[in-house]
Amino acid sequence: MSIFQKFSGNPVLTPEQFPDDIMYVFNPGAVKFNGEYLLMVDAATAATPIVFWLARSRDGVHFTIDPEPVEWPVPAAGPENCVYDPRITLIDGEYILMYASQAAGRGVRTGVVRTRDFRKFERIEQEENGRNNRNSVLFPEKIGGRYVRLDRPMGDNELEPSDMCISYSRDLAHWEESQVLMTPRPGCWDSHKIGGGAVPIRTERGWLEIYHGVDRTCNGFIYRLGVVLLDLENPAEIIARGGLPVLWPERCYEMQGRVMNVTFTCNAIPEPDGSVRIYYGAADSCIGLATAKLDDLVAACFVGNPTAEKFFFRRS
Ligand code: BMA
Repeated sequence: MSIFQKFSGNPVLTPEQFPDDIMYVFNPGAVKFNGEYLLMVDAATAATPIVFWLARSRDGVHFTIDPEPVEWPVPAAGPENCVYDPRITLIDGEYILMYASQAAGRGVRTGVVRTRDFRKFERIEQEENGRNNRNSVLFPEKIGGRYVRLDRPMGDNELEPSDMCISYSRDLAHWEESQVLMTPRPGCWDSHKIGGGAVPIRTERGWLEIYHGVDRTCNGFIYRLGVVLLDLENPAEIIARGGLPVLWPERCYEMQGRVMNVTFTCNAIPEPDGSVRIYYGAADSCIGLATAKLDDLVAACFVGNPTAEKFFFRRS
C-alpha cells in the first residue's frame, strides 16, 4: 500500500473547470496563502504552449479558478514559449518561484521569479551558463549563508538519463558549486531519470525531499514519487534514500492522458496535524490530492535501503 493516501474524490482539479480551450492541467506549485490553498497550475491547450493559472480553495478540495492566466514577466533575453512545473518557496517573507523556462533556440533553463502577493511577479534574471537545467527547487532557508537548490542540468535530449544535483547561490542569480547529489539506481523504480519534486521540509532528522523518479519499460516511462533525507547543515549529504516509491500511477486518471503513467509533484504542504498534503499532476492531464503522515515519510527514507542507518518503518 502507498504511504500516501489518495483523496477519494480525485482528481480534485480537471481541465473542465478551466476555460474551454484548456485541455490539460497538471504539476501545480502549491502553498497556503492568506488562509487558502493556492495552486499555480500548468495549463495547456492542444495547440499552444503551457501557461500558469492560479486556482484557490478554502477547504483544499473545491477550487475557484482565476478568470485569466497569470501575467508572467518576460525575460530580458526575450519571450519564453513555454513555462511549466513551478516550485514555490517561502523564504525571508517572500515567495520565490523556480520553474522550467523554455524558449525557441535557448533550450530549457530554470527561471526564477519573486512575488509577495501572487498578483505582481518580478523576475530575477539568471546568469546564463549555456546548459539546460530544470526541476529546480529552492530550500526554504539559507544554509551557511547561501541559498541552496536542487536542480537537474541535462543535455538536449530529454529522454536521456539524468542526475539530481545541488547548487548554491548568494543572490539567487548566480549558481555555484553545482554537484551531483543522487544518481538513478539501476533496477529500481528510479532507474532512468530523477529530479527534485517538492520544496524540502525541515524535520528533526533532516531535510525531507519528495522527488520524482523515472523508470523505463518496454512500453514507455513510469513517473513515481520517492523520498530522501538530507543533512540539515550540509544538504549535499544523504542520510537515507528510500528504496520504495511512496506514490505511483495506479488509477485510470494517472495512467491515461496527455502522457501515460505519470505522477509528479512540485509541492508538499505540511499541516499542523503532522500530515503532509501534495497536489500532484496525474498523466499530465489533471491534478490529484494525497496525504501522508510526515513521520511515515521520514521512516520511508530508511526502508528497503541497504545503506540506511536503521530499519524501523512501521505504519501506525
Ligand atoms: C517531465 C516534465 C514534467 C512532466 C513529465 C512527464 O520531464 O516535463 O512536466 O510531467 O516529464 O511528462
